[in-house]
Amino acid sequence: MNQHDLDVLDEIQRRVLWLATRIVDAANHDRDTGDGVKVGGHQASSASLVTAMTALWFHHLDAEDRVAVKPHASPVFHAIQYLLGNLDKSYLPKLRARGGLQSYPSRTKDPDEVDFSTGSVGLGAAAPLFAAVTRRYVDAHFGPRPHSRFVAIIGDAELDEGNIWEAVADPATTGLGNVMWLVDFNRQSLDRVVPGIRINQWRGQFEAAGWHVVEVKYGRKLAEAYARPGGETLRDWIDRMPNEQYQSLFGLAGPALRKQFLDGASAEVAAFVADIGDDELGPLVTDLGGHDAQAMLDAYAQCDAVTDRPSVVFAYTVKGWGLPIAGNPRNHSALLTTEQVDALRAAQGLTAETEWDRLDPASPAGIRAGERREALSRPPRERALGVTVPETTRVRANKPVSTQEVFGRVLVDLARDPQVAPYLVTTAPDVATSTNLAGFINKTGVFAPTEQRSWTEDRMLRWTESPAGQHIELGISEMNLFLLLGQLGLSWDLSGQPLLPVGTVYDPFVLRGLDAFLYGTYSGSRFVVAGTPSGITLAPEGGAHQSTITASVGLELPGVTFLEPAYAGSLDWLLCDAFGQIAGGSAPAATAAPAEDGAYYFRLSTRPIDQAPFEAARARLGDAVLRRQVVAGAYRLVDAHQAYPDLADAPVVQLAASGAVLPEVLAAAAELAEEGVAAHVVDVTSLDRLYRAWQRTLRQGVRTATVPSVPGALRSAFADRVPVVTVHDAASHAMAWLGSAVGAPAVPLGVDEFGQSGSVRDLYELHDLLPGSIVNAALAAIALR
Ligand SMILES: Cc1ncc(C[n+]2csc(CCOP(=O)(O)OP(=O)(O)O)c2C)c(N)n1
Ligand SMILES: [Mg+2]
Repeated sequence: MNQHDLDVLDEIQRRVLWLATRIVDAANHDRDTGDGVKVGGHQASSASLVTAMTALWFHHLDAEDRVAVKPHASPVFHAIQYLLGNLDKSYLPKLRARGGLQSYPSRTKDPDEVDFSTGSVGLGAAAPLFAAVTRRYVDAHFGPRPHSRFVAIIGDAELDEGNIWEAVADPATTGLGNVMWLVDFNRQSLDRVVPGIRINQWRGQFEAAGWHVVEVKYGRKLAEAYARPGGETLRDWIDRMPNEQYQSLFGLAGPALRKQFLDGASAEVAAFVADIGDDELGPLVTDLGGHDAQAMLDAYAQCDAVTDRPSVVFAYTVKGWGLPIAGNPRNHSALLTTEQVDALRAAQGLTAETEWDRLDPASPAGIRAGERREALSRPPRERALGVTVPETTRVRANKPVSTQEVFGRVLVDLARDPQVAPYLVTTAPDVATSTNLAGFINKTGVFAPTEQRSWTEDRMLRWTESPAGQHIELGISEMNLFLLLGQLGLSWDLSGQPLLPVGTVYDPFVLRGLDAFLYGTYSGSRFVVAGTPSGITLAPEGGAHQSTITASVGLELPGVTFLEPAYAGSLDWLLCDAFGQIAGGSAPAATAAPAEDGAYYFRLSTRPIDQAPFEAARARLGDAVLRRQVVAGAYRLVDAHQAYPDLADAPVVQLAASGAVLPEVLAAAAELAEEGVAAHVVDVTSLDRLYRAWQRTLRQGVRTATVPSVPGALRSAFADRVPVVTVHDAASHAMAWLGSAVGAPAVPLGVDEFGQSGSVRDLYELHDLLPGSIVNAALAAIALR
């Protein structure tokens, strides 16, 4: 790049630094929230990325590239979008305000176009890597898209997060030449100056995983000094200097800086710098490559040149670069004072009237911004797949069958549907076979970027790996599972191709990937995940494998619909409906639930269950009505009035349950009938949809100060004000609200302690889930009335 262009970039970066700093300043000093809660923001963390990000957006990036921005550098991102003309001026004083700029980049909430949400450190690094995995899959199946580079801009302390190394190590992420991580190597974290310099360890870890590593350590001033005779002693001293000592230089000037710099140095170093003036020494020895635009652009070009593996750039930067808080160990949340901001504004040649202005469109910098805006503009992407997903695969079982088994069968069946099949893609963290994906994999194969020779012939599992495969196998990392699912579910946006992603995981280990699960759904991703097997029903496996709190997790996670069907027919309908909703707009009209956004979490079991009761309900209600109720969240599996006409005047109770425990509940209803109690049995297929329907009517009542109505889904499955017993192979709390919803006393049964090994009977006995306990609970509920 010629000097003129570098000067233009420099002018732009100085404006970016100003705006990013002032955006945080305005959030803290121009607004009075009146609540005493600090607003916050990160001027120092933003400043260290100003050069690298200016170089990216104002020179390096193309429209098709996708970038994750370090959470606390969001002000830099928004400043850049503003200068490009992609963000209205009115947002600049609205960082961290309602309806304004989010504290950390958000795909779903920010007004400008954010490619990847970030915030929970580490996840923003991995997301573009999995987006590139997704792109490789999309290109192989649907033809090459326009080339994209997937960039993650991350803080150096993010490399402490384990999920980063799980992502880097997984074979599924190898060989991706279109990935670049840019590490803001400011050698400071939140609390401290990071002791020692861990670059050699990290370099080794990246290289061992097959990555290309670039270090941008020194700026041009230092490089020139090193090239002078004796310069190598200076270099050697700066390379060896403890990080804490180096960082302390930023707070010093003049003779004090020289003294600190030379503390521990050899006489040769002192001699070398002896004829460098006090005013020049500081800027020289702190001249790091991450603030040299040309050095950064060269590094980006080096990464482009390596096309067979991902790249990582360690850009040596200064936390707080260009600000009075530069390099200060306590600068993470430090804010400039009003006087310091005034001085910065004046140094920019700006006034209170012009401080929020864009670059003068007639100036070289303004012209550059205009050109870059054009170069980076993208056509809109289509979210809907536009195929019709069938309402049912007509899966039938005339012997007892588990939901996990049916899940596998439904997928195999959908893999035969010419409309739906091409878009299905499954993934699992080394549990594909034990979660019944084998049938699907046998039909579709395992994905590999290139054709792989198969060395064994296993008739049970044809694990042929090829670019046509539709299962992406991961190592045992639930974080990677949810990160990949999250990106597969955003493929319509980030790779121009909607998909129908499905993941499986042992239900207890949903918790292991929970932050990545949240990350995906917060980003607006849509996918199906099956947690299977679940609960104490996987009895002999014992407490370490028995999930109890996952139902609550599924129920409470925003952007996730939690489903726990018990029978083949209901699971079939719910899965087809979920795919229909993800495909977008093609959900059959009979669907009772309103159009839903987000992911679908099915909690499944390996317990084979007699299907006759469901078929009886089907005969009683008819397919259309039953399906509508199943999809809405609950239906009456046994209607006591019809099943026990003799008990017309008997006390009535309703037993509500989800999933694997239904056989015990049905047995309890039969026992209750013998004792003269009429028990309805309600199969709750989606606790989440019921709860949401209930909440909707309650909130409506609260907001309009009117009496809430009872939602349709509750009304058709439950009888008003009749005592309730809830039965769940999960924490009893998850269903306990149902009593309130129907306006009657409730006794919730569930698993509130860690499990242990045993038979299903043993464990149901331990946790009061056997019919006898359910009967007693029903009598208690009636007595509480
Ligand atoms: C998972 C998670 N844990 C903790 C935090 C709180 N936190 C925010 S930034 C930060 C330090 C980051 O240091 P670094 O990545 O080096 O960024 P820098 O500000 O130095 O650029 C921490 C601990 C977080 N955002 N996410
Ligand atoms: Mg840092």
